Amino acid sequence: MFGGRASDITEQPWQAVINVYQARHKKHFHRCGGVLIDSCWVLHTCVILGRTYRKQNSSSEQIFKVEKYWIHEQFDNETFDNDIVYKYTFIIPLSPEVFPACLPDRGLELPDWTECEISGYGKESEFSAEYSERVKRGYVRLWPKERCVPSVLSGRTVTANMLCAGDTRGLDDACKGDSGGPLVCRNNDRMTLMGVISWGDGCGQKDKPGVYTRVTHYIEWINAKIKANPV
Ligand code: 4AZ
Repeated sequence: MFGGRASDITEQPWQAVINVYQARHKKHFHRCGGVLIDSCWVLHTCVILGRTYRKQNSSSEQIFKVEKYWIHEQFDNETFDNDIVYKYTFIIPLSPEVFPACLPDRGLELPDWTECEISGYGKESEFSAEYSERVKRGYVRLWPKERCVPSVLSGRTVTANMLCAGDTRGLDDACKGDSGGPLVCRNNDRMTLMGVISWGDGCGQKDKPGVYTRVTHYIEWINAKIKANPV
């Protein structure tokens, strides 16, 4: 994450770390973030739960091997439209370090410039070599739809399934390795998953928002996956 502050996993207990094992190197590599949305489901691209430090074991952590996953049927690899992946894991015991974020109602629209939280173990700047060792948290605001257009993102396609959010002070932003992680906003006193970190034009550039998957557009898709795959 560009900007933001070191945080503790109890502050965003829905944050997951997704590693991939490369047999050639006999090692796990950081791939991206993820979000716990129910006691048995992890959302997105690319599972360790309950870890404050990315590479350090913790007594609160839970490690799962992903059993099954579904990439959205209409995922577009060029534009990142429908950038959402559903992963089925096991029943996950909840704790102060491991706790799901709420899914929004399908029609929920929060006011423009609502302040929301992002988190992750991603890079501190676009060209840094390393991911962040400790989970970080930052604050971004929801941009009006009219401003979430290609001209503010170097001409890249923006679809209705995406939302833009950024820090008007130009401080906090998601960066490489944060994708898959949460954008949660307070709604009726619940931390509600409005976005999944997806892409952007660099990190923390002035007046350039980060782009997130618009979770309200996928509630039926998510519910259908849950229903079709009971634990
Ligand atoms: C990435 O590559 C990425 N500044 C995610 C978010 C942003 C940039 C890059 C937004 O995972």
